[in-house]
Amino acid sequence: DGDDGYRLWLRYEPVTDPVVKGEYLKFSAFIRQSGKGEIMQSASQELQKGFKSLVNRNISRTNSSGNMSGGIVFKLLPRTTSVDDEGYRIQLAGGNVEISSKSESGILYGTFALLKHMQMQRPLKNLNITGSPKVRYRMLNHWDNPDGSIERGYAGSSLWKWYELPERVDPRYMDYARANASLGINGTVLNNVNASARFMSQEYIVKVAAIADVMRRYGIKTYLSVYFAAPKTLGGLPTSDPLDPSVRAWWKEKVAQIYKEIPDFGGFLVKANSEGEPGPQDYGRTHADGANMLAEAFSPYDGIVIWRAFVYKADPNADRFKAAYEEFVPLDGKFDPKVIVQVKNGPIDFQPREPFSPLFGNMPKTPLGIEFQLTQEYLGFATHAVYEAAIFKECLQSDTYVNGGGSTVAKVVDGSLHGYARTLMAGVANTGNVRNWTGHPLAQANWYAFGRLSWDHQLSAEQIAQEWTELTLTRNRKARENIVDLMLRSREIYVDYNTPLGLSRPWMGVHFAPEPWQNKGSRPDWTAVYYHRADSVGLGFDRTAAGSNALSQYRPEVQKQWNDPDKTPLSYLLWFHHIGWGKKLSTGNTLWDELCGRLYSGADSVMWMQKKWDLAKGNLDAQVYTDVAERLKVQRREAIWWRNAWVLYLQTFAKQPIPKDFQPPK
Ligand code: GCW
Repeated sequence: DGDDGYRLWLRYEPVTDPVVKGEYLKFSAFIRQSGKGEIMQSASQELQKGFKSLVNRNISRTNSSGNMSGGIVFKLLPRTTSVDDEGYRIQLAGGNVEISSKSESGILYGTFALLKHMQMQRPLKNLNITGSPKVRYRMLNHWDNPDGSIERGYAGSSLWKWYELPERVDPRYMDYARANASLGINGTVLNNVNASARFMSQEYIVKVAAIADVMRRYGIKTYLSVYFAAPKTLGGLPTSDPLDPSVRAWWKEKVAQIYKEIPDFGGFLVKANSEGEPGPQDYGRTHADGANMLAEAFSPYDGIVIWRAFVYKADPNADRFKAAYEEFVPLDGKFDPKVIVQVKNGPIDFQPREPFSPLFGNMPKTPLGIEFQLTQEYLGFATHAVYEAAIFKECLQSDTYVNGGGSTVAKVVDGSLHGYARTLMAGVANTGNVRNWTGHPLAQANWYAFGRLSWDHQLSAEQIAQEWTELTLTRNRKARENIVDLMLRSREIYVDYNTPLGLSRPWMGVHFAPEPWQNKGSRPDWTAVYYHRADSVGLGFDRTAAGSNALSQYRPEVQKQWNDPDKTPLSYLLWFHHIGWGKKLSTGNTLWDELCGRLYSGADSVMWMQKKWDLAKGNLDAQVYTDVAERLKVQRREAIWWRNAWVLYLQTFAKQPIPKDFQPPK
């Protein structure tokens, strides 16, 4: 039917099961709102839209409290009820479908849950759906610049049309908000962490306010990234020193100015003293000094300060892996309660596979949020299909052992381990202004998966893939099975042809083309050879006590898993060890043979993905089918390019032939 992907997982395709349809129609007499709040209105509108599209019925709204049945009732619960603020319950009560929550946002989330249920044509009998978020701040981070470009964006230009705002408000902002709210995302940082000071000008604040007006109707707060040196560059002060009273006053006034336009402003996200960005260290101050100064400016308001821990110095003898821990752990307990420190997955930088950051668990007095990257900077941009839920889950499930076994990263992040009051999950957005939002149609699933996991990190990657596929692509069970299969294996396949056995960063420049040979850069850790350390002896970065000793940043139980090359899981082998080319691995292969095996089978597995996709063909929209099929062809070609680059380059060190036939990796 020419689906252009615009509607994402909110397609509301007509219900085809006549029994289920009849059941839905029994509750289509009215929608009874509870009050006239903006978010409540959005919930009603969404239900109206859904019913119209799913069962072709117009439902009208009522505020009457009469004893009517056969409709859908929104019920705001008293604040004293024990359910979570944003949680909801959907059940049958008094002949109606009742969605109850303590907050309007909860009603909206419940509404989306009901519509999802209906999209999946599930019966209403015994209806009892509950939901409540495990994390408080669930947000997207946009790396969007004022000129409309997106740093590391592969789906067109920015959604935000700064040159049209504030007068013209693109209707797409609302669809963006709907999509996010349907997942429970409740915050969005509009601009790049490599921030332009321009966003702090009145001219831009009113533009931001116009977007915030749309977001607010969907329970989403708007945030901005800030340029730490703005007091100097924009404010004309002689310094941006966070301990300077005039600088502190400048930020206070700035924050007040923002709240005048955006009364529910979310707060600031800050990248400071990282990759050349200014920060408190320029004045001999600490990250805590900088963050606390901003937190003080927010003290009259609800807003928060999110301070990124993505820092590393250009020291050729250091291990970039260790930098964030070294800078931040000594500051534990020194941050204002309004500050959340946002930690990337993982310790180096959003690689296809990294061990979890050792900051998790080691800052018990500082709320640590996690930052995942949805945009596929290191995952083949918008041409390679990589379902990222596997990456997010792998990190969240990792055990830090800080309070004994079971101290997972998820429990640090959701606050249950250290009792953080403020908890956060952020995803660097993969959206842009192309019609289907994410470029690669399957990349929509990464946005979806991030949102679902930020709400409930216990969902499995498979469950989420199944949901997304059913809502977005097809109702045909067999087709879905094939696609879910493809999605679930896609990350391992990518790792196999791109960074097998724990390799990382084999590219430079734009972070796409293979360049493992790249040995010149403006700093030592901006070369590829810094990371893989190939030489005539072997391959990999020794992070044991004999090497950089980064392993010492983890608890002994974790060290035990990764200390001994013979016991380290193969997926992390070259992350932690320099391994001889001829060493026999647990698979029975030598390192060289195993590497070749993975690179070859990884590249060949793209053909398997193509087959899987083709099996679903008859049950997919033709346009979406072709789009993905063609991108898979590109992926196949590029996977071979990656394989060849690695094999030929590493062969100059290993000096061994490519094995005749490969053992499939175990
Ligand atoms: O991975 C790197 C990216 C930069 C990005 C940086 C960061 C926004 O290559 O483009 O800058 O991470 O996360 O700050």
